[in-house]
Amino acid sequence: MLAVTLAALPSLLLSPSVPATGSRARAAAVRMAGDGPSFGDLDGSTARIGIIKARWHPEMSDSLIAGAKEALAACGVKEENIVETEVPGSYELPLAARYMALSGSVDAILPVGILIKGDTYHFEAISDSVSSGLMSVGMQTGVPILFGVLTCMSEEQARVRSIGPGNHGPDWGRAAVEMALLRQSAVGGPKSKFFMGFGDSGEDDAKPMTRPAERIGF
Ligand code: RBF
Repeated sequence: MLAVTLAALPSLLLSPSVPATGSRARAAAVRMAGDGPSFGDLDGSTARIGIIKARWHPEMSDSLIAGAKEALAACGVKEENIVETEVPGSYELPLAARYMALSGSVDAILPVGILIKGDTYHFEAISDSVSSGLMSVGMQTGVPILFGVLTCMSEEQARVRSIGPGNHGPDWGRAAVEMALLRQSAVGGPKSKFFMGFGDSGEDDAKPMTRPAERIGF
């Protein structure tokens, strides 16, 4: 079984470099969406979700966000528990996500952006820094940050992943609810914050990240 999987790897890894166009690209995109994760019953009634939109390619980002919000509603997320803001482009998403995470107002954040490859190295530079920036915000703040950024080789690739049946927004919305609930279970409730140990937490229910006896090294 493993041998078969490994044998298939080279062609899987190589396939993105063969440009898929027209109906072949569309079929591939729809298949990719169909292969996404399954989500169990998600009770999002206490979840607070932030959405940050990058304003480039607005038709597509609006469609992704509409798809995500439909999924949030289907999970029972209350409209008043959805916080929305926007930034000029995807490059600005990580810092905005950090501000939102530090505000303590949300349990998970969905940054949404679309990066389309042009003629220069710009796309690679931005894609890498946005992706590692978002991961770093999640790791540093403890607030789950989803990866709602399409990094596409062409506008057509972006369209099939954002508009119509290949829209990734609904899966991102469900993933945001699941991660919000995971965070709540980790920190002990919808509005709990980790207290990192500097100064005053300002909240009666803030929990220390570690009890003194669990601290390592000092
Ligand atoms: N932002 C996006 O969200 N998607 C893009 O496809 C995109 N393409 C860009 C191409 C060029 C040549 C430049 C200069 C910027 C682009 N941006 C794009 C904007 C970028 O994320 C950022 O907002 C600006 O560079 C300002 O910091």
